[in-house]
Amino acid sequence: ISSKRQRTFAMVKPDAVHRLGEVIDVIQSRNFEVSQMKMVQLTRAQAGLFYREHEGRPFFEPLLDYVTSGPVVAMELITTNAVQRWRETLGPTDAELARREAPDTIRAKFGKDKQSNAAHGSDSDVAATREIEFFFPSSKVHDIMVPQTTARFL
Ligand code: DGI
Repeated sequence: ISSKRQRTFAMVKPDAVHRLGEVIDVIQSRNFEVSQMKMVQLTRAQAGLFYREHEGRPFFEPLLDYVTSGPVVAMELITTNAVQRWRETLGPTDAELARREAPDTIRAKFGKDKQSNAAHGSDSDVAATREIEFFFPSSKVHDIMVPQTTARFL
């Protein structure tokens, strides 16, 4: 069992952005550190790329409609076992089920149904890395690669 600090990716979806303050209250009360955050309007192409594992599923196109219906707020969260703890804080995918079985969760409190479920959380460490890089691409590698002699003139 690892108790290492870990990163995860969280996204407040369009239907819950109007309650962003309350969502952040939950995040902070559960001792997650918000290490990066931004509000963005996703294009359909970006949404399709983000959810590409669901391509072909019956809910895929409606999911893209929904997640592009307004801005989303993307966050990198850090705490011990962040991936698992954020999934627990979110509750089940279906917000109606969450209200019955896990009323003290983000989806129970701020979601509507199976699709409009208020927020996203990475389902693994690999997914977290991919999703954080998707929204917060690091330019650090490039910066390091610039030779000192050139860097002086930038
Ligand atoms: O990781 P989750 O967000 O809990 O769930 P997921 O990765 O299986 O699915 C991604 C999103 O797709 C989910 O947040 C809402 C939507 N979705 C998943 N399963 C269904 C669904 N939407 C509808 N309408 N019906 C589904 O069965």
